[in-house]
This record gives sequence, C-alpha cells and structure tokens, in this order.
Amino acid sequence: DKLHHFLHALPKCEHHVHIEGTISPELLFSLAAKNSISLPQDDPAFGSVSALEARYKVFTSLDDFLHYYFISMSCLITASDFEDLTYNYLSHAHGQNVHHAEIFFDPQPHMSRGVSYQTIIAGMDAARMRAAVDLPKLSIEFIPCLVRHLPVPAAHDMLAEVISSGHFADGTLAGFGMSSTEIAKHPSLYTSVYETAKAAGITNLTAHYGEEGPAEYVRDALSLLSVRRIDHGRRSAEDPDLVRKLAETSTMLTLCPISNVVLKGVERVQDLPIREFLDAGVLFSINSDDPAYFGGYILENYCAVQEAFGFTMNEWETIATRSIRGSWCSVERKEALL
Ligand code: ES4
Ligand code: ZN
Repeated sequence: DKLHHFLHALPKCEHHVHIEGTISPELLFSLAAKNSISLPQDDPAFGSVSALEARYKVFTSLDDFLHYYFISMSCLITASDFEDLTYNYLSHAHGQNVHHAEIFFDPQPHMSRGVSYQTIIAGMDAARMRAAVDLPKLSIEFIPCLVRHLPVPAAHDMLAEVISSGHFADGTLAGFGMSSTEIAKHPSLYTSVYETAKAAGITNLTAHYGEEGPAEYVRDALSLLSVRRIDHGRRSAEDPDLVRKLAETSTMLTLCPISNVVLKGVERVQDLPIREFLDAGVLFSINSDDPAYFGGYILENYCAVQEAFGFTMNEWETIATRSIRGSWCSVERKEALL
C-alpha cells in the first residue's frame, strides 16, 4: 500500500545489525562446505537448509538463538568471507534506502578460534570500499562488541588489540558495544573494560540491555558504563523515571521489534512500548538485529511497527529525523542526511 512505499522511500539509518546475524542457512551450508567446517552431527536442525530454517522459527529465548548464531559464525574463515557477507548486507540495506549503517561485529568468538582481528576488519573494510563506489548514497561504520558469555579478561584482550589497530582514531570504528547473553551479566562486571575504552578516547559507547534483562540493568549501564546508547532497551518502559532520564539525556534506544517477537520477549510487536517512547521524547531507531535469523531486514521492521501502531507520516518523519540525530557520524554527514 501507500505507506509501504512511503516507508521504503524514507531515508533510514540502521544502528543495530550484527554482521554475523546476516548469515542465512543457505550461506552457512555453503561456507561450511567451502571451508571444511563440520557442523554438529547430533542436532537434526543441521540436517538441511529447510530443517535449519524451521528451527529458526521456534526460538524460545535469546540464549536459544545465540547457540545457533555462534555455531554459524564459526564458518567464517577468510577476509573474503567477511567481505562477501558485509557487501551482501550493504547492497540489501541500500535497496531498502538505508543511507547510514553502523554494523556490529563480535571479534572475540572469531579471534578465539584463530581468525585474527586484522582478517575480520580487512574483509569488512574491503566491502566498505566497494560500497563507496557502487552504493555511494550509503555511509558505513563498524562497531565491535564484547561478548558477555566469554570471560571479562578476553574482552580486555580484544579491546587492547582493537585500540592498537588505530581504527577508532581513523574513523573505521564508530564506537564500542557489548552483546550476547544478558541475564546475570550486570553492567558492574564490565566497568573496567568501559573505563579502558574511555581512557583511549572512545566516547561512543553502547551496550545491549533491557532486551531480556530488567530496567535496572539499563539504569546501571547508564551510570556505571557511561553509555550514550542502549541496544534494545525495551524494558526501560517498566521504570517511568528511567524513561524520563533517557529523554533528558538524549540516550538513543536501538529497537529491534521483529527480533523481540521471534525471541519471545513479547508476544506481538504491538506489545512493545514504542508509542510510550515516542510520546515521552525518547530517541529511538528501528532496526533489524539478525535479519537472516528473524525473517526481516530494516524495512520489514518499519512495516511491522506501522502495522502495529499505525503512525502518521509526520510521526514517521519524527522517527526518521531522530534516528539521524542519534547516528554516530560527523556533523556534516548528519546535515547531508537531514
Ligand atoms: C543478539 Cl538479539 C541479540 N541480543 C544480544 N546479543 C546478540 N548478538 C547477536 N544478536
Ligand atoms: Zn543485537
């Protein structure tokens, strides 16, 4: 319908997509064959593309999904694997009128199986260079995330290597975040890592919280980690004081509506507090998270929100404008996007 065309044409910013979350079952099997990686024999989900696709439709929780996500990413070996994956995402995003993309990646699970940080970033940066030629409307940045299921010292090692690469200083990396399992991973566990990032001059800090965990984790991430963004943050709505604070401090929530439904955080998109966030003046963006797993890229997420909330074109303009304002790009780039 008309609004679908409007949402397609609307210039969008993506702030929450994990590059490893763009590996489809089909690509997983072809990478595994090419790189001679054996997939688990004891799980019938790895029996065929269609069995894996069917398994992705019955995730029960974040951790149930993450089990498959970390197996899948272990099929990425060479720089060109990372380049192809990144370029495919970028061309898909470009086709949906994404004008600015900030892409998460998880260095640690790659580094721990012998794929170097340099290999990952070389591949992703090659994709960015190709996109600069073929997809010139699109600005692209990368954000490494520490993963919470691995020990804290491993996050320190990763951050030290990433800082020494100079990629924060040269603008390849827009910021630093954290992802993976949330329950029992209170922000206080990560204060030393975020202190190290701050000491290195990294000010664009974010963290996944309030996806499964309580509003208290969001509140404590703001005060203990000095994050300027919260990835997901949907459960912030359970604390009205926190909602006011998010609005006052212009802290952006990077919402991923389809992800929250597929991972059983909420039953339906309309159960998300998006209207409350909009009315309270909380900055948020609408994003895809792990599109190959959850059955929707950014446009499908915009459309799901439209179906659930029936926002007006004016409200959509507000959402799009706020997501530009909350982007981690230069002032010049923001003006060009606006
Ligand atoms: C993730 Cl949906 C989600 N939550 C937390 N960490 C993640 N990593 C990839 N997808
Ligand atoms: Zn995420």
